[in-house]
Amino acid sequence: MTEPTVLVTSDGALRTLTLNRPDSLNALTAAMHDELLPALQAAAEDCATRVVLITGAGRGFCAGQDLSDPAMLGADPDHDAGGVGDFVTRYYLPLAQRVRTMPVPVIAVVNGVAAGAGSNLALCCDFVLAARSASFIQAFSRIGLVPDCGGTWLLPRLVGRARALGLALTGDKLPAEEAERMGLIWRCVDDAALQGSARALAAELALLPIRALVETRQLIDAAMPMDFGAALAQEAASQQLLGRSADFAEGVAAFFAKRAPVFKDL
Ligand code: T3D
Repeated sequence: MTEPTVLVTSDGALRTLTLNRPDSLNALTAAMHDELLPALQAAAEDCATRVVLITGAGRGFCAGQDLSDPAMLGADPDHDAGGVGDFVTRYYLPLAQRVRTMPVPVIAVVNGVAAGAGSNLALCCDFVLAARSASFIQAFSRIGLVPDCGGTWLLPRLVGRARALGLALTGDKLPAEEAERMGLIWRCVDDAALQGSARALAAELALLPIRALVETRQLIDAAMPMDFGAALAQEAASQQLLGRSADFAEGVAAFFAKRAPVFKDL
């Protein structure tokens, strides 16, 4: 029996997806995409899941597109993607969209090198927590491609145009510590502390009102190209909605009762 290329485990409200092709640093094949997107979809549809974590098996997080995958070259009869451009439309576009619009927070737990689309898959997540030994590489320019999986949108928003261009044009390796310093990722921790820190963050998020967290992500993303007035207006609209929610009532009640709130995403 062939091993799954994406391992899925659940622990209460936390669901972990582990990219599982360690021999190639979890480089993404068509077969792996065929497991990854449905795994994300299943997590999105599972009412018990309140936080999703994505990590890699072995010493890498994800080396991006598997450059030896026959499907990428349109030479795999099981996958009718017709070459590089089609592959992006067929796999990376829905993957990036799915991660960015998950109904729960998503944490990238970057255990090792994240290159090409692997780097941008991590950056699509709401939090990127990386091991100190991990690194981020916009490997595309080195093989004559442009950043995909959302890289051209994400990079300038995270670190500004100068650094976005520097990272994308050189394809240089960026150590996790420097990635944290420049605001590309949320936090870098010692290797031995990575999984524990990720679980602690996930457990903390799982206790919060998920609907409000997801609405916040959406507002921040939508506000980027807006003028100040438009951003104020969309905040008001969301607050009107959330202000009528049971979670808001619970949050206020718990505050005055000096107890921990219990949110139900209603
Ligand atoms: O339509 C489309 O599909 C286009 C989509 C493009 C999206 C992209 O992601 S393009 C960018 C693709 N990724 C890369 O170009 C990165 C290539 N890999 C590397 O540069 C290096 O492997 C790393 C810097 C990531 C890590 O270096 P290192 O020295 O730690 O490891 P290594 O020895 O290079 O790699 C270990 C093994 O993984 C090795 O196999 P081997 O020799 O032990 O049998 C290597 O070939 C394999 N591997 C690493 N990356 C890939 C890969 N195999 C296939 N595809 C890879 N991307």
